[in-house]
Amino acid sequence: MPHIIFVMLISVSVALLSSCTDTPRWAPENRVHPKEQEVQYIVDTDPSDTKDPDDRLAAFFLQRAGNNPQLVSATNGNVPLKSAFTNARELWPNHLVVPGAKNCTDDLVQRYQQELTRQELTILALGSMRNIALVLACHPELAQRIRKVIIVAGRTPNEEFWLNPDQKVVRPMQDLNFETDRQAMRRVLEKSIPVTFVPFAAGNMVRILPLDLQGIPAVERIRVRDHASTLAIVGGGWTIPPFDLVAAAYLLQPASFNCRRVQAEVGKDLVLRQSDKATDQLCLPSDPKYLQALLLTVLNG
Ligand SMILES: [Ca+2]
Repeated sequence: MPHIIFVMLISVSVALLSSCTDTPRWAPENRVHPKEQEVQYIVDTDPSDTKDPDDRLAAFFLQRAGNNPQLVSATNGNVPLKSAFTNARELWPNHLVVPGAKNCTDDLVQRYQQELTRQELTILALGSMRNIALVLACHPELAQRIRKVIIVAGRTPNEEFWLNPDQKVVRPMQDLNFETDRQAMRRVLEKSIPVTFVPFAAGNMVRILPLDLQGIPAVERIRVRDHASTLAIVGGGWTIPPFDLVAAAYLLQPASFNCRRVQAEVGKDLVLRQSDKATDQLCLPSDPKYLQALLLTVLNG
């Protein structure tokens, strides 16, 4: 225990020092030209106003990229359903936002049915699988109308989630979207819907320095900075791993990712094993520096 406290003290000192001396790494000449493709999709999200800001950044990114969803739904994970809905409505002011559901008669289930009957859609799942599992339980026929579900969860065998694998301070991070509702994940994966996992490792490869987010509202920059300060002590290096933001980038620009086929196993952990016969895939940024530039180009306008 004294060792951990010592490492934490050192980390805090380094973080505080770097917070004083860090300068933005982003400059307008770093801009890249996005090659996004137009996608029809629903986003299911659990935005917090006090913890992880990555759902929030994903909302800014998608709206600024000009590829808007057919529907936004709020789910649990980072925060309870009620808070997620309040936050989602603020983040998506010009969109239809529906609250998380518990029953087949709830508005969310009807809206999903309406939209998926009208057209085939991709689902960008940024929180737990609770809503999507419910929709599929109420209307199993809708599975064939879902082109793909993009899920921010999963790990390769024996992979642990460390922000800094060399430091390994305190304990590994959780696979929160999976652990919030394992049963819902199992129910979604049992359906024959193509799934793409954009997991912890993908977000951790593309770290964002709060100072580089020059184009988002000041209140959002402060949220990101505050969250980065909580991660600095566990190896975050005064940056955030923008998990949901990277998944949103995959939605618009899948060619910027390397993907391999995996078979998902739902147990205590969600384990993704390589299998050439599988239809699901695990995707990681092929060039993390380019992806970081893409994210900042869009977010900074
Ligand atoms: Ca999320």
